[in-house]
Amino acid sequence: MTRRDDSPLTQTLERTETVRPRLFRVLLLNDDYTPMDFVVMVLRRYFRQGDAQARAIMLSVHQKGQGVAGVYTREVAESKAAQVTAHARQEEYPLELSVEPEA
Ligand code: TYC
Repeated sequence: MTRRDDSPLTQTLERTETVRPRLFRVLLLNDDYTPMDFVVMVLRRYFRQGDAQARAIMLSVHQKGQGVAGVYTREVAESKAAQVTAHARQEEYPLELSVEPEA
């Protein structure tokens, strides 16, 4: 709290609040046709995962059906999902992603 007004009769107090934005998970969904190497490239290039982590996430999605590529604010999450979908379609892969609110 910061005192802003020196008047003896009124005093305005200023309070700075930080509101944390809601976060969203970008999920990768498994399919039978998108090559594993393409999914690993996506995790590295778009979601900034290291090579070992990218491979682990890809394998987990392959085995379990879906998995978290990354967690972002809504706009960033939706933008990444759209960019990856566009890239996959250019290559004619059916890769699907979804964006869901965290917890
Ligand atoms: N199941 C794919 C294959 O066997 C690999 C794959 C992994 C596809 C993860 C999509 O999100 C995915 N080539």
